[in-house]
Amino acid sequence: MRLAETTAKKNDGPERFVWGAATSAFQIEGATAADGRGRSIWDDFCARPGRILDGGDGAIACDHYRRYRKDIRLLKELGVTGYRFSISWPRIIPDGVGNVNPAGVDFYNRLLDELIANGIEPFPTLYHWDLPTGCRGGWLEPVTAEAFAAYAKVCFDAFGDRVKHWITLNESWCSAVLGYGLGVFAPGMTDPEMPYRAGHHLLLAHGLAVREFRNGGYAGEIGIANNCDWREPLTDTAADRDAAERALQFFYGWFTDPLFTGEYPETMRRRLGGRLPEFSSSEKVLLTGSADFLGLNHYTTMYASDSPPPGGGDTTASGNGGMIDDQQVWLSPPDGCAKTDMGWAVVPWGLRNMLRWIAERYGNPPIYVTENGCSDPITGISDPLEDAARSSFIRAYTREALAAKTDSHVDLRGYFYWSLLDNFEWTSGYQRHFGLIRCTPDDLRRRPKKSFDEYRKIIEEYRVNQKEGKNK
Ligand code: PNW
Repeated sequence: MRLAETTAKKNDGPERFVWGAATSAFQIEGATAADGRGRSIWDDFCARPGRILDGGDGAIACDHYRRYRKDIRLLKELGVTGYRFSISWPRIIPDGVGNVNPAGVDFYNRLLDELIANGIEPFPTLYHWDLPTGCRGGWLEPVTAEAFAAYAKVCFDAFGDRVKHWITLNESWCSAVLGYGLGVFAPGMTDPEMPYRAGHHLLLAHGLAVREFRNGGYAGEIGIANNCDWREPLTDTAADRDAAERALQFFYGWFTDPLFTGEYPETMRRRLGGRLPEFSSSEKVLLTGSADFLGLNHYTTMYASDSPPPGGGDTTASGNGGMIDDQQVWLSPPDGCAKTDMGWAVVPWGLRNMLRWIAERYGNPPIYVTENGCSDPITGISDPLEDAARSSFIRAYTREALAAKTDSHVDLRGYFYWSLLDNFEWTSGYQRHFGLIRCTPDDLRRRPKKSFDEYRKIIEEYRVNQKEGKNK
């Protein structure tokens, strides 16, 4: 079903495809107690015994807060033209609401200046999960949405002269489902109703921030980074095709449909009834048309079925967030493909299908792949710098992304590899490595891996083809 006609201007004029890399504040900055930063729910979560695989936390991470110049030199060497990072709300407003911390603002001023001096366009995300502890009740409370909009305005005022692409929220699905449903992410709640309530306030937070942005007359565009894995029907039956579609609506549609129509996907409303909050008529107006572009964070693909496959299927976080009762979709991993140590199957064609689904459903809006990447293979590697599997992953996934653009006319504007550096991988601590560059809290040296070179080559080849008119 098509929900919207094209709303945005086409990417006419000389083509600019953004090649980038992505990170987030809590995962790389460290310096959690420096210069007046407040506490976040992830500082609290890490302090709870048994929550993080290796007992790690964000205290040192990659020490990017002090080494950001070096990291920008590496971005430059990589040849990217865009860098997606996140701004730490507790650095800017330590208590979540109220006083602004000038030292926090200064850090991002220095970061932005350095990026721009190196010809790299900043793509800041305003919220990548590090909610200030001071926002009591977290995303269960509507006031948190208002606090977010006030924080967003501080950022627009401080950085809007240099930022032309803003991203409001990162992966609200993860915040809602993993944070409030499964409890594996901060704030660690486990409740079948809470994800929908938290998700509702996250959407309102997005809407209120976008209203601040548009009313403030700042230049540039604003969008959101929603995550979704592809769901392929297990068989060609109508029931399995419906199941796959339903799963996509519960995943990407949950946080994207409201930005186009002011409503949740119809299948969610039908299945959840009163458990899914309603938007008031003014909230519908607030949300409708509130994304200038869509971000997609994409990692893997699973088969979807209307009935349990032999063996039971997957109901875990990497699947449908354990919300099997709500969706009645059973997931199973594709056979015979490589898997990473996150347990995620490597299925490059899933990215192309995913992009086509988004383009079709939302009327071909501008899309950025705001995250795509892999941790090391499940079989392990002997030398952390010899990451051949990551090189093939990037080759294959970028090929599919570009095919979606050239063959299927998806309005794809850019691709950001996750992640620039090995970093604090949330519940997995420092035990999962997505980086193009090796870095650990014990050895803060930056050591580019083989995949760093491979990605550099991919970008360079694209540029050469572009000059020769070979990219369609
Ligand atoms: C994303 N899942 O997280 C985040 O945006 C990054 O901060 C993170 O490092 C990266 O992907 C790799 O994990 C996810 O369980 C975490 O489905 C969990 C899931 C998906 C994305």
